[in-house]
Amino acid sequence: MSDNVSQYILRRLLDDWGVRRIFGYAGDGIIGFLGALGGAPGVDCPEFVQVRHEEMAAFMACAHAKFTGEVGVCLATSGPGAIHLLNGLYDAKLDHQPVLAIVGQQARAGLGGNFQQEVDLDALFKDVAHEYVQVCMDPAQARHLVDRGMRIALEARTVTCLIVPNDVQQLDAVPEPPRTHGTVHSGPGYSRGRRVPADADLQRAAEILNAGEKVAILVGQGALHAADEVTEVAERLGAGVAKALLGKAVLPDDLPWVTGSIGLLGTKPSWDMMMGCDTLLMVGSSFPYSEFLPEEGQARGVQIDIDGKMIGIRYPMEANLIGDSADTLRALIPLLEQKTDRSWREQIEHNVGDWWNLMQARANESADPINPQLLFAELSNRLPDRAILTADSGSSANWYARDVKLRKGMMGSLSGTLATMGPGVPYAIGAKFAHPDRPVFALVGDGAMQMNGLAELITVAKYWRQWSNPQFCVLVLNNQDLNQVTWELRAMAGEARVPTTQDIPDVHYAQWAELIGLTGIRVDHPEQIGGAWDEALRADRPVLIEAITDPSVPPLPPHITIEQAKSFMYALLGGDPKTGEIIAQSAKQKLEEFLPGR
Ligand SMILES: Cc1ncc(C[n+]2csc(CCOP(=O)(O)OP(=O)(O)O)c2C)c(N)n1
Ligand SMILES: [Mg+2]
Repeated sequence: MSDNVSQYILRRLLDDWGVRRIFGYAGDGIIGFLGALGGAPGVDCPEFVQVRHEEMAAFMACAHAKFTGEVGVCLATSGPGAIHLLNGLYDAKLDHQPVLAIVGQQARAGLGGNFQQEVDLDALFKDVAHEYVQVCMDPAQARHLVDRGMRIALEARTVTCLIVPNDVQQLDAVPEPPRTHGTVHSGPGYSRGRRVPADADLQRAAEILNAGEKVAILVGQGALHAADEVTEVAERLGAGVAKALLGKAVLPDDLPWVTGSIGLLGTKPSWDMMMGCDTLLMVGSSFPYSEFLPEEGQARGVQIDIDGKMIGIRYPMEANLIGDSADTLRALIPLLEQKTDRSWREQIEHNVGDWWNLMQARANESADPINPQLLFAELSNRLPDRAILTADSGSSANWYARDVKLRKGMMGSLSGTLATMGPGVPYAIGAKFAHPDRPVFALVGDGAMQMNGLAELITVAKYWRQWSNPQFCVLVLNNQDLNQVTWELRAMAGEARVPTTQDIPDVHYAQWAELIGLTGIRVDHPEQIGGAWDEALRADRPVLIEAITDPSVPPLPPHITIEQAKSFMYALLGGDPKTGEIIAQSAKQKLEEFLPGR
């Protein structure tokens, strides 16, 4: 028996594009695909991972792309299912991840008839999947729609979307369109070629970098595959390297000249390096906050990016190199002179050493009851090789950025550009399906946990027995506060904390984990932290650690500007109910910087 259109699409994805897994949720708009996934005898198709909410399917597809470099694929029904996908798809689009969304639609005959669940999906996806959104109106289209949807997602590193009306899904497939005028005959396959800039551009860049005496390098996710090349360039130029958040895994944090993260979630050595440099080399990053980069005119700039549209938009660069970061750096290295004066580099290394001592001291400060930094520092000390970490938008992103030392071979990610709440747990699930043998950690706030993490743990409970290594751990920061925004209210708007908008209910996260068959551990005393991580690492099943953390510990930016300090004081004087605790905590955290020996 020949394939129908849905069977054909799934088979082409699996056999010709290597798609092993699809994340999704059922509905009658994709009835043909559900039948096909049920597996007619002899029909192979990708594994289907059933999530709790379509947004999570899109987050998992994004995580799959981030942690494998392959296209992540998600599947949702027409109308409501398709709409649910959107936030996760925007997360992928903004972080430049290749994701293909397949969505159902009402039958062709009813379209335009104000039919139930009929939504103008073409228009709905036109922004998020603007590079390629197509409706399969004829079975003969299916082949090239799959081929182009996959190839464009990879080439443009973006989201593409195929809309398949439910009656088309069940029509006989047309694997080979008739050879007539107007038909399309596509083939599968994609390989990203070697991409290097023109020789003259490389030469110009090398002149600028050779002339500099204080070179700062900033790397982002575009350099994730270029660790060796970045290292070699930094050695030659006597430079330090700061990392944008999505590029945290580019270089290990135990290298003495890696200054760590940058920005509001960044480190002091990154700040000092950017403020003091005379030359900036930016590789594979679109880090947006200009106040953390050198002042215009202070430094000469060189940027490398694979995407010509992303170049020259953060700092006025003298040399803009369009190319793959590893290929381009490799071509640049022979043109770079070894700098003999190492004083700039030594200063950076000195600052980095001080910074890690300060981080340890800040983590050890007492709090009521738990200082969140200690949870991250203790995890950092215990991270198994090849661990994969995810963080959520919230205060956890600060501590992930600053307190966790990633080592060689580890991976980590979060929603870098959309900065949406909610991806922590679904990203971790996507990571675990992609790498079932690796330990995975999700670092998540209680708000994000309530938003979707609690429900998505049910997906963990459903599937964890399939994973060859059960090490999967969710850390929940139970501070009963939307803490990151509470601090933004204080520091940016000069407003006191607003309990009506910021308080969130106390939920028994650890008990919930136990209820659904996972291990739950609750810690409310700093001395329990180390033991809790040890237990989580030894456990025979996924673990949730619920930590009762102090919302008064400030996620201090590496420097506080005068305006921020003013609005902060204004908020406190304006009667923030937590004034006493905050002053005590901020003072303790800040004072650590000035103690003798630091
Ligand atoms: C979908 C979404 N809604 C709202 C926000 C704004 N926001 C950013 S962080 C945050 C607070 C997160 O609270 P929680 O998860 O409890 O983490 P905490 O900061 O308390 O550790 C909010 C509301 C967002 N980024 N995304
Ligand atoms: Mg919270």
